[in-house]
Amino acid sequence: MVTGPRALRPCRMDQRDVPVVWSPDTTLHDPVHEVWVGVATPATEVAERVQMIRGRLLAEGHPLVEATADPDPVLAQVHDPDLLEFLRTAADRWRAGPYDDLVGQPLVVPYLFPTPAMTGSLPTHEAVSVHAQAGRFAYDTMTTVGPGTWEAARAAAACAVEAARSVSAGSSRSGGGLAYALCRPPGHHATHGGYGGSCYLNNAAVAAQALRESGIARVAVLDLDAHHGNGTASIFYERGDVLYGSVHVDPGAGWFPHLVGFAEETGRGDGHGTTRNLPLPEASGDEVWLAAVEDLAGWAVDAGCAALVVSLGVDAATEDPESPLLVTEEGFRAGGRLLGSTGLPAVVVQEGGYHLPTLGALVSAYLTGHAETLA
Ligand code: SP5
Ligand code: ZN
Repeated sequence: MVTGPRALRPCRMDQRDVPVVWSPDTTLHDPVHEVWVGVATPATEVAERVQMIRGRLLAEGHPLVEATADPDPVLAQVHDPDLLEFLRTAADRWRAGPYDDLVGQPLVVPYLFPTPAMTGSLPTHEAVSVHAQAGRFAYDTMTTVGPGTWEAARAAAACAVEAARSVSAGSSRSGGGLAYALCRPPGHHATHGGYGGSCYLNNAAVAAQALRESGIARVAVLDLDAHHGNGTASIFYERGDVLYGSVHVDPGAGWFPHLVGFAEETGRGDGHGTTRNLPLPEASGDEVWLAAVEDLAGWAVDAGCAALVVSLGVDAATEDPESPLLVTEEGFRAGGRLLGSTGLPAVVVQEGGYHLPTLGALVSAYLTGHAETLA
């Protein structure tokens, strides 16, 4: 409720009003390697990302809130129960199997992929061994499941739920309209029934679903990560109540997720017109990227959305090893201003961003910009 003294002040948030929802359990997943083009390369999505972001935001005066929400009911709305059961049990089943003798490492890596390339049109059975089962749920070899992966992914989803509840409960008081969820591992590549792209559970979809269940009629997920969020996009492709808009490096130029993320994908059925993809060429830089962010902001407002989920990957940054978009720290601050100026309550969910020395500054720049303009 707007009280007398507040009404006399200009409505301008400070970044120190933006809660950072986090959980120590998100660091329990810490793969050393990811299998890429058949070889073990150093992992990019590492637990240290949490320390880099948390340290910076703490130093800048953000209040830290430890997530205590139970994410399971919302996870059951977003994901296939078989995927949840696989992720919950796979690392233990792998450890109990004969694989230590064979490969001597604790990370579940798929061994075969049960697509029609293997089975044609034959009727198929469910695989019984975990190494044969993994390929039903994993769609790449980079995204390994080890001890702690389930606990960390579930904790990240809890951060998303907690941040969504704080935004929907408090959007009429100072700081209530914006919360940041330090989700890790990230989520936007996780689909209803599968995991990949360093993602296991879709934190942004969980936040959007939680906002919907709090009574907000229409929500937009705006995805600023350098990669198209194929998971979030596919979860909401046929829904009219959650929009998905994304700016990302053009998959048609050879970038992950390769097969989807093209401008022609605009939604289907009830979701007709509720998906918007803005693929950008390599080396786009601030001006082109910000024009796309502004487009997405206007699109969400025009569609009558009453809240935003921002999938904040900062891997579009110049220094990032995983994308060629060349967005600067000032670009992220300006991107935050554009989404803040929608005036909509927003849950900002962490996605990618892999250059450890600049990660904290990039996230901070975005949040500062967003808080500045949020009326
Ligand atoms: C959440 C997110 O940003 N996921 C990124 C998924 C895209 N990863 C593609 C990886 C391509 C090759 N990376 C080489 C890493 C060498 N360790
Ligand atoms: Zn990314």
